[in-house]
Amino acid sequence: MRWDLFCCVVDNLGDIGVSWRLARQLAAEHSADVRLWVNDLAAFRTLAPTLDAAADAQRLGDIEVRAWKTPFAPVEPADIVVETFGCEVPEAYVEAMARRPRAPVWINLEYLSAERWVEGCHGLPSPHPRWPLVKYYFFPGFTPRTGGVLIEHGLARRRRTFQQDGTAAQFLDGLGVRSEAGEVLVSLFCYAQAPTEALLETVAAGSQPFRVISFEGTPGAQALTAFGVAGGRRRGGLAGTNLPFLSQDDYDRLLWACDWNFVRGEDSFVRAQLAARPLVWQAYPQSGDAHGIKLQAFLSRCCSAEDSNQSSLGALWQAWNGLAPAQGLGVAWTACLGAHGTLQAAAQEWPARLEALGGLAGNLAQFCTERV
Ligand code: TRH
Repeated sequence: MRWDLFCCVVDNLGDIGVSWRLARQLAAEHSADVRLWVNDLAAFRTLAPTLDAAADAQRLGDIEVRAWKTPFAPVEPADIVVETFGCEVPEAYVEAMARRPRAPVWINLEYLSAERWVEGCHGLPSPHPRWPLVKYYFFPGFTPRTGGVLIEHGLARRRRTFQQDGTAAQFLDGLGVRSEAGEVLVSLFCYAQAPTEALLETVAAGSQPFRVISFEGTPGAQALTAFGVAGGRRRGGLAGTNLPFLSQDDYDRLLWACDWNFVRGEDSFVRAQLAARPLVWQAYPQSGDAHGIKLQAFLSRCCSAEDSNQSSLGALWQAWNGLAPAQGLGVAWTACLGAHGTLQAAAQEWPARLEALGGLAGNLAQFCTERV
């Protein structure tokens, strides 16, 4: 089956991160012939360094990558058309879809949210006002009445092997992370609004040795530099390491290797869940504290109300997301460190709950092939 995936990079890397991951999974696991249209190949290059940002068309592994340009040159639409995150395929392409003897299956892949309303909207059709076309809304999510999240076949097995057989130490060594014995490893990927200084102050003041690892070009790396701990320098209990931005597969391995992962947005948030390690999520900041609603919705799905994990993690996540004063961050972090055992046990169980939903790529492929 031929698929056209459209990705418009608005800001950051979540749009292309999800689209690239989905494209690869559809091709590798569902025999899909995928053409990925991207408006910003320079941003895509951050995730795929071998990409030629100047080429209109190129192959990247199993995927045909096309520059999405305006005006849009005429092409024959695929059997299945996916626009990611409401990016709206070009009008000329919509007209070409309508001219096909059999209309393509047309999907809008939505943002991930644990909110209740998602179940009611997942899979809903929306007829086009002018053309005999129907667009379906496909929602990722955390319940069986949603599309689930992106999980590669065999991921849990690969992750468990990595975490159990000593590969993690070799991997870190290969990246140049010279970790000292007994250090607690923390990865840090965040937005500029995160109260990084409050976090680093608390970690540095603690008696336990920590190494915080961040990624060049991101606010976390800037925070480590500003705090004077980049390049392995130590301040109190804290040492820092700034790594180059990793490939998605190496980023996964780093999440698997760390004891705590600070993540953001959508894709890194899911990858940290699949790493089976305690995580701190910074939701994409939205006006009116809409991100606070998303954050609480997820906490309620992963921990029951009576669960002490919900209150300890909740306090930390609130402070990290600017929904509670940053002064409370130190106390909340220390409480979470004290609860590490129960948080780790819960994190260990969570990936199986996600797997039970079926992977998003498979759920989407099934939804589309039933309608093609
Ligand atoms: O970059 P983001 O902030 O993306 C955001 C969110 O998706 C948000 O919901 C959306 O509204 C906005 O984009 C437009 O965070 P996210 O989603 O985690 O995407 C980052 C990608 O970068 C993800 O695929 C993981 C990847 N990554 C690497 O491949 N290597 C790295 O070293 C790091 C740190 C990340």
